Amino acid sequence: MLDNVAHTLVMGVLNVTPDSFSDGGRHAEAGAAVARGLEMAAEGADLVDVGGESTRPGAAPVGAEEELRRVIPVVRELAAAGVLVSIDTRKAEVAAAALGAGAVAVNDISALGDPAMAGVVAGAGAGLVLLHMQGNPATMQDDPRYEDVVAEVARYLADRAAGAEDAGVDPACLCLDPGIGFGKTLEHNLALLRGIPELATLGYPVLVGASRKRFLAGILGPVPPAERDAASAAAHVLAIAGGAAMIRVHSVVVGLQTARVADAIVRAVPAEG
Ligand code: PMM
Repeated sequence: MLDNVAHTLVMGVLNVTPDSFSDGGRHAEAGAAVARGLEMAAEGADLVDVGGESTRPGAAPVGAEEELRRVIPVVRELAAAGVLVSIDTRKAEVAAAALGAGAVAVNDISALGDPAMAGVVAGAGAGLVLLHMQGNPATMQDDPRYEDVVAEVARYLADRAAGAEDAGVDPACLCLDPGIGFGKTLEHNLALLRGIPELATLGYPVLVGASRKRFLAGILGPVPPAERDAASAAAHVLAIAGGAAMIRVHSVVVGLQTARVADAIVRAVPAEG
């Protein structure tokens, strides 16, 4: 999925949900979601990540029918406009429909929790993001525990990547995500951000999504989500310095500046102007 890419990729978050924590249902209506997706592409997003099920801590699951109703029209319109779309879903059924509607990748926060997922992705030759989560969104923040969070997350992701490859997914299509905020305390999140170099040694591109997450308020105090973009950028710069290949952001403008400046320093990517 990320072969031969010299710069850090920027994935824009497009939550088509009435209850997402950071953009509060602003794109619940398909037309507004498509407009925001097109705007993110115009701002320079490499991928637009369309999700129809909120995975914020404590969120209730959504049925496949409702998820499909939310995301498919949006995926279809964005793909038709030439936008590269990933579908953020745990359901193989939704992934298959989204890939059929033109999505190029699946962002699976359950890392193949649905046994049919790997086959769907392999059959479509699509990209696949595998994310580490302890537990499930409804309860994951209740009492997360690890002996060695970086080693455990690395082992889990390596295992899931092997499972995906066994099911026929092209290794070049895989991307791993430590799952910032998915069953982790503040200390776990910080250890994982520090541990990106270890995750990068697994040999797959690493995606980091720190954007506007609650752990930032754990450091800074009660800063509302929409005012956490500078904090998100700080986390993402260090993730890129540690070897992350892609960041997942709500503000593409900020994400792009973050990635370009970090790339110029870390990867010596020539500046544009
Ligand atoms: N975070 C959220 C949802 N999906 N997918 C990936 N790959 N990585 C993440 O960190 C991630 C994700 C939750 O945040 P949101 O509600 O703002 O999308």
